[in-house]
Amino acid sequence: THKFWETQPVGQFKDIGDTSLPEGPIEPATPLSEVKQEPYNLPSVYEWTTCDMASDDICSEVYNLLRNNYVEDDENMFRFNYSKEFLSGVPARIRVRDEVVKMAEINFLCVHKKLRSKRLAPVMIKEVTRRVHLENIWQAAYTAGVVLPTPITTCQYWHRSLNPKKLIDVGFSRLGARMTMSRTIKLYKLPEAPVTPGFRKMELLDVPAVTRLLRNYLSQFGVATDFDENDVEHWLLPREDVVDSYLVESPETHDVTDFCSFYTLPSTILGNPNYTTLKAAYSYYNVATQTSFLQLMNDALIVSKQKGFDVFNALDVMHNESFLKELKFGPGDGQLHYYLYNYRLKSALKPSELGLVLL
Ligand code: YNC
Ligand code: MG
Repeated sequence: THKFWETQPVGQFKDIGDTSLPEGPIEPATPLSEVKQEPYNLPSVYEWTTCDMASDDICSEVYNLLRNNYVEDDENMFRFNYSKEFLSGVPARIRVRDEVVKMAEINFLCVHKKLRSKRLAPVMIKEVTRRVHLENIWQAAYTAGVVLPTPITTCQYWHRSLNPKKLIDVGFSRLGARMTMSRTIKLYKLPEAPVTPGFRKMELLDVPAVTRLLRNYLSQFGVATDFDENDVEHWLLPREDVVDSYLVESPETHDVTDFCSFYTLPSTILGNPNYTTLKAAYSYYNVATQTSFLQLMNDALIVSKQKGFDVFNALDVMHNESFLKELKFGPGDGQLHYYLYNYRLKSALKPSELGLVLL
């Protein structure tokens, strides 16, 4: 049972399949004057502080908390090491069917390892909810590796080896049956440079064209990000060691016809004498209209290899399934569940009906 989550406005397990419940907000918005004005109580030795992420010292403290205590894999071999650039938040608009809803994207929930299982997380969640309400936002989107009431969809990560020897050395992957190291290296070898004519890095002047391409592509999914030009500039314009975006500009018409992107999320390798960091690229948003999706994503693999990534990860969201097997991605263990807070869907989605990637 979920003593906390059963009290929250989220789809409940007991209601799955009950088609009499309407799609949409579970609780209505209230006047801001009715939102609790004081923070929730914490156990006596603790106090709330609002982190000014523009301060280098505070940003470093948050960064170090996460570097030492954030998400690990099931076997505790790797821990996410998000860079400081990721540690700020902006409100998002997410479209559910035909409704565009202002939402908070909640990420980086983290309790220090020494303070686990003391029911601090529910207090933190209630407090962040209160603060989001004070911004007049009543819905949220979040992902987690754990099952909570109730996922709107459950996705799987797939991994494409770029540096198979290191991945095997650090225990991220294993040598396949009847495979040698040299055959494995050959299997994952990629061309030196992208092959699509007109494939280049996205620039500021491309924001309008990329926004059009993305909006058109994302309109087909049941739940998707609602990107405008400001969002595209914020989330997708290339930033060193944060996000990489490429597009295809037709050599004839100069139209932008295709787009691919990935973000940088290294993991600390725990307890390995030879390596400290796994360099991982994560597929973000990709749109192919003229280039084949396979060739576009193969070019994304080629540039990520050039940039020194060890592995390229992708979820089975949007149309990603159509390239995963062919481009030699292998399924990972562990699942990623997507959730909405205070918004009910009539029924869950397939991963391929989801047009949303959270960092
Ligand atoms: C989780 N990941 O089920 P019940 S993802 C949400 N997301 O409640 P305690 C979680 N809830 O089941 P601990 C959760 N993990 O009894 C656990 N819970 O109803 C629930 N890990 O609390 C759990 N980061 O304090 C249970 O557990 C209750 O000390 C138990 O703390 C949990 O960022 C955690 O994986 C995750 O740091 C903080 O384990 C801790 O274990 C930890 O006794 C490593 O809590 C790092 C990690 C989670 C990454 C993420 C998304 C979070 C979404 C939160 C919900 C947002 C919606 C609300 C905002 C709405 C705004 C509006 C409008
Ligand atoms: Mg706790």
